[in-house]
Amino acid sequence: MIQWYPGHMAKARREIGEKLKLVDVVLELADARIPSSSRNPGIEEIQRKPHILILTKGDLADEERTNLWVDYWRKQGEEVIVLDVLRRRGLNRLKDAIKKVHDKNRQPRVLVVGIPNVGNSSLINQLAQRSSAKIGAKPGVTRSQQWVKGQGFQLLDTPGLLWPKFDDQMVAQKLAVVSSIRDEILDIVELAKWLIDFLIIHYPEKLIERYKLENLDDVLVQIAHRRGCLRKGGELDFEQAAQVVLKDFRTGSLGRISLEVPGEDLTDED
Ligand SMILES: Nc1nc2c(ncn2[C@@H]2O[C@H](COP(=O)(O)OP(=O)(O)OP(=O)(O)O)[C@@H](O)[C@H]2O)c(=O)[nH]1
Ligand SMILES: [Mg+2]
Repeated sequence: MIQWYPGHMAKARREIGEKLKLVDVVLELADARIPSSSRNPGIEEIQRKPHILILTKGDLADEERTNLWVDYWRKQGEEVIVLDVLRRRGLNRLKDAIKKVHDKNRQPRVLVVGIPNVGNSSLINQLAQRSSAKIGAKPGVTRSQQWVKGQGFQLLDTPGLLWPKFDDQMVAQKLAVVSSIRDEILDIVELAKWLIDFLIIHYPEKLIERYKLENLDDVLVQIAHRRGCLRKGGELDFEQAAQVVLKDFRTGSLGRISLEVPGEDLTDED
């Protein structure tokens, strides 16, 4: 069972509640590869403020599926923007959207919330055009909240937030795959096998191409062989092979992949 709710998240959740009244606009960040599972339940109070939903890592997600999500939420009246934070794609549209919901004289105070590793701090740095917030390719980098000023905005960075209990372990699994849960508390081999099973059904050609697979049997074994993942005695090192697959997925080396489509459970087919 996957569970991760360290103390700094509980504290951050309380503090967000306290800061909300100071804030003009809330940017809620979700991961474009798992748009539904990465939206944080339990912070519904943020919906009461002018609110923009942002799908980050659009560059890593399946574009067709991302468009379905955007349509789906726009039909429900949500303001949605897709970003590639690293390449600054979508940023000007976001700036305009913030200015539109906030037309007063002073600088808008913008609260940024989202799951760990979704790009909260990266987006803050891009909006402020300076590297004030610490970023890193693992969850739990930001530990406490911090105001960042710059370029016409006052931005509140907050620690990536999860919730006290994953009722649906499939949600936890997806959060783990996109690296929003610490790898150290996970069974990496199990996780990689789960991802491979998903890819076999939904993106077999990407899997075959990346690892030059002969067939779709014992994929992790084939990857271990191909990549020379061996222990000292010469036996296959599945841990190492699992790291290869997860890294390739997370960095986009496996191609653009999305694990969710609106109104359909893609992980329920096998
Ligand atoms: N490919 C891609 N990577 C991104 C994007 N946005 C952020 N990243 C990367 O995602 C990683 C996490 O970014 P952070 O900004 O530290 O994430 P965070 O949400 O602040 O995470 P915590 O502080 O740990 O909760 C970094 O390696 C970023 O470079 C994006 O749009 N596309
Ligand atoms: Mg951060």
